[in-house]
Amino acid sequence: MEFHTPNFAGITLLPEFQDIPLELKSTRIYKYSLPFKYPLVLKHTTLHEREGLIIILTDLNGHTGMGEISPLPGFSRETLETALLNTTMLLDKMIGAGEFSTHSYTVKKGGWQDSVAPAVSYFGVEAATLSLLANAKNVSPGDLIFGKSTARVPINGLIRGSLSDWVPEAERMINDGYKTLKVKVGRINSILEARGIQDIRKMVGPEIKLRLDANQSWDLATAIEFGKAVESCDIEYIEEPLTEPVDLPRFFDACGVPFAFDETLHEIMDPTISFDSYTGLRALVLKPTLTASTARLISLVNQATGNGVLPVLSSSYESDVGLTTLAQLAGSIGGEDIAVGLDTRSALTGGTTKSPVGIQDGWMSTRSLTTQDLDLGHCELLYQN
Ligand code: OSB
Ligand code: MG
Repeated sequence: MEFHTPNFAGITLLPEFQDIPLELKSTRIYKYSLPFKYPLVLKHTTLHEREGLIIILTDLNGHTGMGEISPLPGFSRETLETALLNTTMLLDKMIGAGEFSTHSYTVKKGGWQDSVAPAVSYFGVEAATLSLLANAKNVSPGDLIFGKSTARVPINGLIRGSLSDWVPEAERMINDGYKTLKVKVGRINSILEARGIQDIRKMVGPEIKLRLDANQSWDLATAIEFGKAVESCDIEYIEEPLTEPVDLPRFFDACGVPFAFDETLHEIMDPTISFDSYTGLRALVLKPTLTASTARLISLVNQATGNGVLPVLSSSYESDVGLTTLAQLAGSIGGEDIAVGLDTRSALTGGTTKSPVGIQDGWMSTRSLTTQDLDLGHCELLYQN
């Protein structure tokens, strides 16, 4: 059968899951708009509210699956409008396809390779499909691909306030049980920021892991100056210190602080790219909801793991449905061993489930959602089939 979507090319589900028959009965798309507690200042824009789509699939046996599609302005190639259009086209095709087995879409052609900019829609539709299959088999979505998953994942506490709040925020997070913290730098004078990082290290002691994120703010000289100033702070890695990522190995040579790719990965569309020349590369920050396609996520994870680089899943201010998908995949990728960047829900004033996907003692649960958990009363139903 010729079946072009959803785009599972490159993903091989474990053999025992390859022949689950799937026939969709209905699909629905809701739109949510949730205000931020404080305006979210991003590099190219300031956001006051988060918007996104929630999709719900129901099959002939009554099993349901959920996914979220929330392009982030300034980071995603798609807008909400184009994402909606793509998604309705995907869902129409799925409904029209009749019965298909998971195997028929793991072997078909037409993967990320065919699209220069894989749509944010693919990931949401794939997540919903995986969630439906997982619910039908009573396993976690990550089990279908990786054959294992943990019940919880450790989270890096996100410190994004101004410099004077860093130490008190770090202290609160340590008291809350976080073992890894991530601090946003590159906003004001880098020497002052380096002192702030030294103060955080002094306060948290040697056991806590510290990650930094400069969002490509610095030229090489500024980054090296900063790196040398935090050399003794035992930084696990700094995300994207440089405006020009090609100079990253020179940054590492000069100051010995390991770095991670985030924005750079959004530019590289070929997941087979070699990272060999990037000495000092410690982690890939993976934002599947933005860079899209489960196949691409998996090949980047394999690529990272094969090279001793940490695959660190990260969120982009999605609502609870999207966060659940990310926590579940993280439970199958790094499990309890790799802290992931999912501390974004607290920036929103509300969510899409009755109780928020929370963080307890620095951990997030990977449990599945059912339609009973959803709270879409404030959402707009945009489409049903
Ligand atoms: O720069 O890492 C970023 C969220 C949206 C857009 C960009 C970024 C982020 C985060 C997510 O920082 C949280 C995290 O990675 O811990
Ligand atoms: Mg980053």
